[in-house]
Amino acid sequence: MKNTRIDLRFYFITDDGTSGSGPLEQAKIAIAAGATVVQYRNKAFSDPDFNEAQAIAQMCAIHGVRFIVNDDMILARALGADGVHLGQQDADPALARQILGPGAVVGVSAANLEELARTDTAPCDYLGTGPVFATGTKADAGEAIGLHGLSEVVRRSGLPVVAIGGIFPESVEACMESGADGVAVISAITRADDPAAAAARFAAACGTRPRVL
Ligand code: TZP
Ligand code: MG
Repeated sequence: MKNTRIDLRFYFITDDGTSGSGPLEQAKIAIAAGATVVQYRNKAFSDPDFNEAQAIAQMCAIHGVRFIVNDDMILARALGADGVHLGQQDADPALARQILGPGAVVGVSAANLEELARTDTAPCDYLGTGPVFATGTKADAGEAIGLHGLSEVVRRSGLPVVAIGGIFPESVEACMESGADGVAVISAITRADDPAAAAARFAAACGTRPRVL
């Protein structure tokens, strides 16, 4: 099975919570700052906003940013997304691979070593793990695994790993030193007083370059 290599360094995830701006505006800020991946995550509505997701998909395509849809491989396919990100309760990664094809990016979450042991990583291109640090963004995220937990998951997974949960620009270097290929971030950007400035700090820490939109 082919594993698609993608640049995971600065992986931005849209916030469906109560931050000031909506997913499209958030994605613009992240792309302009230098995000390498944008994940459309919208758990606030049972029926995700197709037009909003499509606008983000188009912006990503124009700027060479990978566009990933959370949970929903049918939406991913309908949008022509680069891929899908699946949690433990979502579809089987092998099914997503079958539906989306060999060139698609299939990502999976494993919060810790126990979940990793239960995960079929063979069809996947990368693994998201955490929360690495405490987070208020995902109520059922479970206990933080810390940098040691992150390095253990990296060692055992055999896949590129994205660290997630409570990550700020100041924690990027330690995550990378623990073996992560990138960091995934929501609230440190979307809930910042100045989201564009926060996104620029992430880009600097991740070593990515800003874009003109
Ligand atoms: N999965 C594990 S922690 C988390 C998800 C989706 C939330 C990450 O959000 P934040 O705001 O960057 O801590
Ligand atoms: Mg999910």
